[in-house]
Amino acid sequence: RTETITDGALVLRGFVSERAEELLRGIQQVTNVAPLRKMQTPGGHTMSAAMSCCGKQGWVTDATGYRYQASDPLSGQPWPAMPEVFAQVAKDAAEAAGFSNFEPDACLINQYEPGAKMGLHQDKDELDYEQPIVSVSLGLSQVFQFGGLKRNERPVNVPLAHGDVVVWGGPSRLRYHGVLRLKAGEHPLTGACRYNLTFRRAR
Ligand code: MD5
Ligand code: FE
Repeated sequence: RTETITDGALVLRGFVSERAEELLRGIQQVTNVAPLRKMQTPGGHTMSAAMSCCGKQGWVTDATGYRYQASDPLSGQPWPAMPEVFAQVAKDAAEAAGFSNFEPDACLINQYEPGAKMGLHQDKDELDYEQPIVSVSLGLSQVFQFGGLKRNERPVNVPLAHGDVVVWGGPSRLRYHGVLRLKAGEHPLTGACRYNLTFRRAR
């Protein structure tokens, strides 16, 4: 089932339900090498979501700013390669939303535990805003907030459940967005957390 949130933002409900366990094994493989960690914002706060990356480029934040880089700051080593199933799911979802040949070079893994959230922000660290973003939700449901092109526009709340995929492109690419605090719960495949995979073309 496909739901349109607004122009350029499509929710593909349950798009990866069948591949969820394979995706979760991929997360385990990546985070064994590049562990989940809570990063520092340039403003001196600690993010409440734990993050890791795979692919050629990884998104990082520290006291000096937000950026993409090819190596994991914890190890100095290149980020782990994207598992095959990650790249395939990103391409398939983009295709289903009308973006052909999406080849992400960055996958950010966000892990939310109860109480973790992400405040309203824009994704602006990428070079080409014509490229879509694909976001995959696994585990506990979390309320996604979808705002406008200005921070002061009132966001629409969209609950995202296990297996849902969202594709953002065109006029939605630079919208403000975030997620509300994760409520406590248990999911049979992830336990007390939600994972989000965010696929982007950084360079
Ligand atoms: C999440 N992550 O649920 C979200 C999913 C992030 C982030 O926001 O930056 O790690 S990605 C949602 C997204 C990406 C790009 C554009 C828009 C939403 N949008 O226009 O709403 O962990
Ligand atoms: Fe974002």
